[in-house]
Amino acid sequence: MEHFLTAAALRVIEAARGLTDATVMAPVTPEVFSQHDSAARLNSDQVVEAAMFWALLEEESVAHQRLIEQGLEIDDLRQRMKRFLPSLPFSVSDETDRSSSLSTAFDRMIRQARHEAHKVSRSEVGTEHLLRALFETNGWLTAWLAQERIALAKPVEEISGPATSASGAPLEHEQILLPETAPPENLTAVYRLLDASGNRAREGLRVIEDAVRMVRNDGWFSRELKELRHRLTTALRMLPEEALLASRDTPNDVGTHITIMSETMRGSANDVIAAAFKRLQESLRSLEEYGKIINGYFASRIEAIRYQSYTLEKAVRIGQFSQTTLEGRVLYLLLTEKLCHRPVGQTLREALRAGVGIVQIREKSMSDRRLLDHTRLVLDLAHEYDALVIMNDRPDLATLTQADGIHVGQDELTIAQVRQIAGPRPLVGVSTHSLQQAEAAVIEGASYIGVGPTFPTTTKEFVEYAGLEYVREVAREIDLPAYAIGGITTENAAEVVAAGATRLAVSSAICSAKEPYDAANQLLEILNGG
Ligand code: TZP
Repeated sequence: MEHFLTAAALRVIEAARGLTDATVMAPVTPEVFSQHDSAARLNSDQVVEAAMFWALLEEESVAHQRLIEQGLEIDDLRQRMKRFLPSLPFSVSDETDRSSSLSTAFDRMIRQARHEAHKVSRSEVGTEHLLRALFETNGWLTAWLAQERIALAKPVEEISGPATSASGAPLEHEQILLPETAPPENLTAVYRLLDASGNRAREGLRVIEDAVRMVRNDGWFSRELKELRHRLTTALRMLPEEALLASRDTPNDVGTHITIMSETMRGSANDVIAAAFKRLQESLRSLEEYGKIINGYFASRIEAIRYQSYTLEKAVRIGQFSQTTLEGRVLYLLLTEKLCHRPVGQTLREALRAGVGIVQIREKSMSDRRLLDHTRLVLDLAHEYDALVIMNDRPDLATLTQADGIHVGQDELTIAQVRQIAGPRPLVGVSTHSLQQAEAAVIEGASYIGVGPTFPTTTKEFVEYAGLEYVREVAREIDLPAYAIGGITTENAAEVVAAGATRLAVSSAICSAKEPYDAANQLLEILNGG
């Protein structure tokens, strides 16, 4: 019997896959395992069962009716699952290839649901069959219900029984979707196209990954890209490999001889990355559109990968632009009038003369009118020395004065909000205090990050210090321009550089110095290995 999926069942499967995709992404460290000790013992099948049960609770469907007929309360189950779910992303114990073991577990689960539908002579797989399958597979649901002391009111077989409500009235069936299997027409051309697009997408990703890893030395980004490649490979496994290979006909591909001039030359590794992203997205689009002929679910997974590729492209390319804009601007001054030993204008000129490449205007107590005038003066002077000017936390004033950028902290406006006010032109820098915050800033499109506080400082209040270890982590993992900040002086700067910092941001070390020129000069010498 040919089986179809109902729309509700498909939504449940997709939501459950979404949850386990997050599972695949979550790093599994020994600490995480010990924090989630009991959950850590789940295998992939059980993780899929838990994800599927959660998704069934979220979807208004026949499965809900069946749970209610069993004397269970949906809201109560949801509350209990909410308590359980946070540990799920860390649960998969099959560490070697989590995404493929989860994918296999999903296949097994859907096969079981199909079997449950078949047993009650139904040609469509509905949510009730998914629910019934949960009681047949590895037993996670049975164990969880027992642990929660929840008992079923009726025999479990009734879950997938005929669709009538408790009152005996027929229940509405879930809307049935098109067959999930391919129609029996000749699909050679489609498979040929999917095979080529799949290869192109994988190759494109590999090109980007290589450049990010070996040219930019960005450990974290390389892992993100690898993860994306993994997701792509897992999705491509949904296509029948034999059919793909049988349809391949490279010698007769008319396209292999067509090359346009721009494809034969690239100016730099950055151009290669840019072109590879475009090729990746085009291939993903082809996979998605032609994949719809074969399997709608495959197409939706490819669509999700395509969207993720846009986010990564944005972050990788912003990183490239920032590297260019901020090249050589390794010393960053946070200028605060009150901290200045000498008049603020003189302090600034000295610092610029020594080679400060970026100036942040950080004035917490100036009136807006004064701040506006002050900013214009700083801009004029800084631009004379080809330095950039960043406004602390004020996209409105940065827009009014056409400053070069805006800097925000973790509790201030987000990058997206700053962009809504200030548009795409200015740089946007973000203060970060942990690797997680740094990664989030990169993905959100930061132009650079502040990394600190490195040492105790009186310039700003902090409860905790990220310290030199955080500087080391960023040097290892992040390629976006990163400025170590917080309590850095001419005395301790060498330690920060030794920890891997290639850029420094200081306030009092220059502002409060008797000789701002000398202080800036010494810091630059330390940065340049002197
Ligand atoms: N953000 C992190 S540390 C810091 C800010 C604004 C203060 C930097 O000032 P100083 O005087 O260089 O420690």
